[in-house]
Amino acid sequence: TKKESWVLTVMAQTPTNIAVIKYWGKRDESLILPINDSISVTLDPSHLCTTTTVAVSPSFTSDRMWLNGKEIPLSGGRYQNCLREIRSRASDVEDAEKGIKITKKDWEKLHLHIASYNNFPTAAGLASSAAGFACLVFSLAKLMNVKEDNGQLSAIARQGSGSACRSLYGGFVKWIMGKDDKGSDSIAVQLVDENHWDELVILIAVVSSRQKETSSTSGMRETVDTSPLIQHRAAEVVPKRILQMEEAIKNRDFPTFVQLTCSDSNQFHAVCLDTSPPIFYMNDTSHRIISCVEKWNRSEETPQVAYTFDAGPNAVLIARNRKTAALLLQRLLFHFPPQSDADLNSYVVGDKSI
Ligand code: 2P0
Repeated sequence: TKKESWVLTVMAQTPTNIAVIKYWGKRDESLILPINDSISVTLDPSHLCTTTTVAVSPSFTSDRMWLNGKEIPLSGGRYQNCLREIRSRASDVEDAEKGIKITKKDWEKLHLHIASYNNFPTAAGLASSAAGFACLVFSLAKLMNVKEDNGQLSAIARQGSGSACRSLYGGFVKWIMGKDDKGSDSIAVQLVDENHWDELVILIAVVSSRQKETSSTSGMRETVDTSPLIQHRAAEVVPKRILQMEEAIKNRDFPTFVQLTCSDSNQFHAVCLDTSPPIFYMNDTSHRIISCVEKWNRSEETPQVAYTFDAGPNAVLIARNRKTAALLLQRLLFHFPPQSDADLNSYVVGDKSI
């Protein structure tokens, strides 16, 4: 029938975020509640982002999702949790032009089609799940006229993937671990917006675009279960670093920012090594990039570049300004020529970092 032929769609784009104080370890696996606060920087939307289109139509017979053009099962608990939380908050939607009226009750029966694209390698430690779940929750919230603010949406995105909650905001973002058992206070807050420290330039050196061997989810579970160092990190080290990092960001204090960012990346990889059996995310090329940056920073009056590595070998390099970023790229191209047999194969430069 004519009434059943309509389709209503919403498209959204969400950048990924890179943690400068890392999230690693959960206290609740199903609600995704972390053992420490974390702080990240959200990239410019023109680089490393997810584009998601969500559609609803009475002609759809089940919820379905395609990732990079390939259908994926929505049976996983994380997708179901996000869909359930968003559906329960849906409001009436009216599109007079198309003659569509969807009531709160209709949303319980209507099915969704979701198409999502990443413009960067999935699961290569470039935080694809962060952008993906943030974009999914945000676009569904728009489609279903959900009235919640970004903080409340961040608590839903968190149930898809922990780091996703930080991609609901631009600029520098803090994920507050929260105290509540139900997770209502485990949300993201914006520390400063994307204009606050816009001299920074972020460059990502893709050391390998292969899928990582240990997923973050199982890696952090093994760390919490077996590493004697992780408790010290979560209870003693991170709380102090969070306060210092917030100050450094507020004051645009680059030397302190570099010191905290590099130390925290190194401690994250140290707890991975302290896991039994040990988890190796970085490779020789990653280690050579660290040495190269450390040497450069020490040869100058003040540090020029921060490095940070996530659950993979790719380097995220944060330069103090555009001039330094150009010098950094020059050094990288000299030491790691992409055509040589070194396994560093490309660079992604964030023009305006955040
Ligand atoms: C982070 N990472 O803070 C840390 C640093 C990787 C290293 O968040 O199980 O994909 O979905 O909550 O968010 C990667 O872990 O893990 C991550 P789940 P997630 O960005």
